[in-house]
Amino acid sequence: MNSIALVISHRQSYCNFHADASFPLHQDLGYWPSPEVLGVEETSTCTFSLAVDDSMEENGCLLYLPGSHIAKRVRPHVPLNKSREDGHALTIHLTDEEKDAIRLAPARRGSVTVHDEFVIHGSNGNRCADKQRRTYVVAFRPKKVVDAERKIGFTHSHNDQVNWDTFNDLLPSNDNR
Ligand SMILES: O=C(O)CCC(=O)C(=O)O
Repeated sequence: MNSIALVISHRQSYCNFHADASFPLHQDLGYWPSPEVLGVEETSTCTFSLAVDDSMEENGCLLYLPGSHIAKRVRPHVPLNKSREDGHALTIHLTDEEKDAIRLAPARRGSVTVHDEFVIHGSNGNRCADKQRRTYVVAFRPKKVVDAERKIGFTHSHNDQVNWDTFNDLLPSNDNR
């Protein structure tokens, strides 16, 4: 049997409370160095989102585009604001047909949703004055992928000194490293 060592790549938690704190639709790989940059065949991320509170449409549950993982292709991501200096968030262009196909992924408190790194997903803001939405997110990746990221100084922290638009400054062939 083939097996790979999966390790936790990073964790995040979100607390969305009656705020227009939407997370624009994206693929996780749009935010991270590509397999080419890392020198690996694929990155194979599996992300678990644990609903700490009931996560429903009204308090901004996850949204996703069914089937968007199948092509295993990262779409072009563009800054939501004028530039990434103005805000870190990225988003992608969807056709009208794709917009119509977006589905909700409500999750009761204690439930987990799982997505891979190609799934187009995001969340809307929380419309409720009395229902916060807390989520605990853990991403698992093969150990060799995490090792390759750490080797080039990428730790999934906003404090990483990388060119977030291309990650090209991390390539061994780049003299600016
Ligand atoms: O849970 C959310 O609001 C969105 C989180 C998300 O899209 C992510 O962590 O990649």
